[in-house]
Amino acid sequence: MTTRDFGNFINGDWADALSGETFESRNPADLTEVLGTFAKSGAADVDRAVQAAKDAYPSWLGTPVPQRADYVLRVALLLEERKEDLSETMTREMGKTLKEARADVQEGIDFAHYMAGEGRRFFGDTIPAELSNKFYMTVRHPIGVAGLITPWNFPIAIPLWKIAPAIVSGCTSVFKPAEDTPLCAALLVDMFREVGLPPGVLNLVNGMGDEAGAALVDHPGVNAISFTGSLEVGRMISEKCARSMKRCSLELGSKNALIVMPDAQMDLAVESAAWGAFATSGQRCTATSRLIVHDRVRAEFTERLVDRVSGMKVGNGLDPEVELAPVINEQQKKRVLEYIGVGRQEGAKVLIGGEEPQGEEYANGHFLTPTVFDEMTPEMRIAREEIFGPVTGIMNVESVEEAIAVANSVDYGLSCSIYTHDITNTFKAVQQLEFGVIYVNAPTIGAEIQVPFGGMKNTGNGHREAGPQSLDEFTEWKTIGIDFSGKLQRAQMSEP
Ligand code: UN1
Repeated sequence: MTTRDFGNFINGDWADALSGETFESRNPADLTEVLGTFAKSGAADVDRAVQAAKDAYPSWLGTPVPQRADYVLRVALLLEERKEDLSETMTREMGKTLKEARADVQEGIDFAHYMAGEGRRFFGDTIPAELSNKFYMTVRHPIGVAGLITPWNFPIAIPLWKIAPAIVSGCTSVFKPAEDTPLCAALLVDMFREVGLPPGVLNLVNGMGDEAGAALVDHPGVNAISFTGSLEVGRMISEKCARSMKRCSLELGSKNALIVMPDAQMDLAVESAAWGAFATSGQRCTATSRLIVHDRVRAEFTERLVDRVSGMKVGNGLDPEVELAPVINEQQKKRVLEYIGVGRQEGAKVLIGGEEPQGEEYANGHFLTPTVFDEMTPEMRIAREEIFGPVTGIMNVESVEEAIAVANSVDYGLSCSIYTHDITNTFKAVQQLEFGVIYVNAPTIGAEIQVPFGGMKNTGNGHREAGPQSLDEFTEWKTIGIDFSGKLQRAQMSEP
């Protein structure tokens, strides 16, 4: 595979960082492979990109919505054509298995199609007035210049969750992708260039979070920030945005749970737990990091899960047999190993995994074995804090009420599953679980793009991505009242 070099994409052109500095992207399964070098941007580059976005805004605002959406449709079609190549690049750059990389690209394609359709709707309401000969309507108005900051775990899907609605809404944007996946980001942005998106509507600035990302959040010319990442960074962004009164939508961490009731279909529960905990090596904000299992089936569930996990092949995601691909980088690997140590100290028992795999084939990558803890209890740090790696833990409960209380006992609330066929328990859980996405007899991962996605508590700040709600991140509502009575009508005072 050839090494690619990309600068920033500003006002329709690729350009090096003003400092001339660069950084590399390497394959987490084989660190000797360099995928490319990328502009390491600072505040001056961000300033240029924001200026380009500001300059492009007035004419983009005046562009008909179906026309804006058409660029998104054309990128969807290009992505379909290039799906296989792009998926392979993603596996090399981010590590996830090729099957999962294809699904990531597919999620991007699906959402781009969905948003392209939204360009022919973009509905507002008409609302009756109290006064005679008066008419009300609401229209969406773009919020202006948006800063889009994305993580590395879904290098195509999550950027599109932000870029596509920003474009359709009439925002112009500056996109700062994660420093671990700059190649996927550059290839995606280049497709928007190829389909002729007007210069300045979408700008890309690569670089580190504390330089390029921070400069974007701080820039007075940016009206809204959409961020997906950790709680720690999200809190910082939220504080900064509060001071400058920027719109800020956050999609942060979680501590998702899968509840197994005694009447669960056991093979399904076991397979879903393994998939939810270890797909993408646990690096999804929807990953199943807690298994809340009813005492009556705990022994059976545990035995079957350990058996299933012990058969998982760890390795390079390009190998079709591999189920557990590497984690993203050295720092993340260390963090996961530290958490495993914390869990042991807290008294949880490692049933399987808990270490780095041994062998020549693992020497050049960030590999970990899949880890299952037993005897995890709600007050443990490993049961409360997001690990973002291939680690899950079993917790014992004796009733549906206790299961719901344990599930709700964390500060996060993105996704939660319950495995049961009991209608009463199902509805109790659906009513009482404090999670933004709830699944019954389906895993905690695998959101579909046409439904709103986001979480309660520290997972976010009330916004939702995907689904029709995704337009809310990038638009303001304008209420328009038209009085054609020809006289002054005083609201709440005029005679009917
Ligand atoms: C994320 O991990 O940040 O629900 C998003 C899922 C995905 C979305 C995850 N489609 O598994």
